[in-house]
Amino acid sequence: MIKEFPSYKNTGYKMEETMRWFGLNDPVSLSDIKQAGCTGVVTALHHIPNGEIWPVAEISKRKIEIEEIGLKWLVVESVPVHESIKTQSVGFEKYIANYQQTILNLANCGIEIVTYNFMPVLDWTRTDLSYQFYDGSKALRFERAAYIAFDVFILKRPNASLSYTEEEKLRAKQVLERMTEDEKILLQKNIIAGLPGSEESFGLPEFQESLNSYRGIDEEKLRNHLIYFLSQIIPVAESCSVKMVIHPDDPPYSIFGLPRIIRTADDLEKIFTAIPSLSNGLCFCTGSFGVRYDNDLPGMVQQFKDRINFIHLRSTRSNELGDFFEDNHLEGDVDMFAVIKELVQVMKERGMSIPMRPDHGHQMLSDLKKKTNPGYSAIGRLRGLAELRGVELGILRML
Ligand code: DNO
Repeated sequence: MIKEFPSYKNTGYKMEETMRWFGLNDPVSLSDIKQAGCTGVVTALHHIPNGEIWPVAEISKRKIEIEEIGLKWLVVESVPVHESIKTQSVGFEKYIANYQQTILNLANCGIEIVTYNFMPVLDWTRTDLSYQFYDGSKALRFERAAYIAFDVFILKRPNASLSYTEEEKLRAKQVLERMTEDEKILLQKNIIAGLPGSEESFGLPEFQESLNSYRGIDEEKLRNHLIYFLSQIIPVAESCSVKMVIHPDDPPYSIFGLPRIIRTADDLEKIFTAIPSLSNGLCFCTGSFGVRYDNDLPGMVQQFKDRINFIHLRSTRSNELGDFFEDNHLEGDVDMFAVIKELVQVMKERGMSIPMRPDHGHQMLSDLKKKTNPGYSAIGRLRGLAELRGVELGILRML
């Protein structure tokens, strides 16, 4: 049931508000999420190892926990794609069969939107998890020089230096020289020890080993592997009315010499042309796509209007060096008003609500004193959600 406020009743469809929840160990409880005004939850069975089938019993158990408090499990984020599927190495057919079964099991339990990504080795990547924001809150940041310092001087990836300009390497060296040993360790941890929701975590040697497994896999090859994967799972998803939604690469360009293939509208067009079924959908993440100035976000909403079945709203601010930090939801480089206006129009045309979550948020107020999941503290997301809700309501009233 969509919550109805008298102020926009009959004016149109409103995004269904959700928050990501990491399960019973999440410092943000289901009750907190409900008090933030959400009707739904986005979660995953994080305890199940990558590649294994999610059993119906486990899915139902999680669903009941959520429903008992009066919320709905609207979206899975994510069913991780096993690395063997991305590299098409030993056992990948079995992992695809497992994935198909997981989709069927989720559908059996009434869960119809499944998020995944196809980023090699690492999921989302940041160098700094407590970037001091001017107002006293803390934000997540990607500093290109720090990332290069890690790649070239700490990891010492073979040939890494070929990936960067002399100027970039010099800046990276300067950044490294200013760092204490503890700061170097922290940088490494931030980049490869696994951010919330990334199901992989590495030490240096394992990380290099995983990078090695992509030798010989360029963008085209990785795209072919994705299209093969989709050719196997989309018919299954379609048969049980599940929408698969791919999450863009974050950041939306190659890192560590790895191919990345979900960065732009052109990238999306390629996979939707290859597998046209509408079960082959998109998680529209403004924070990821918004890092590239060449992505026209409202235009992309219009272009992929039939495929957007889950929305992440967040804004970043980038500079000419390629650094970016996560800004307040209505500030930064994303024209959030224009994006939401377009989304409202799409929901009206499709005659349905689309689930949305305020993506990330600053660590702020009393959350600064708590142990929180980077990006996923309660108050920063609550602030983001409240602001986004206000924009949407304003737009709906003007229809
Ligand atoms: C980060 C998230 C990602 C996302 C996955 C989807 O905050 O947006 O970890 O969940 O890439 O598979």
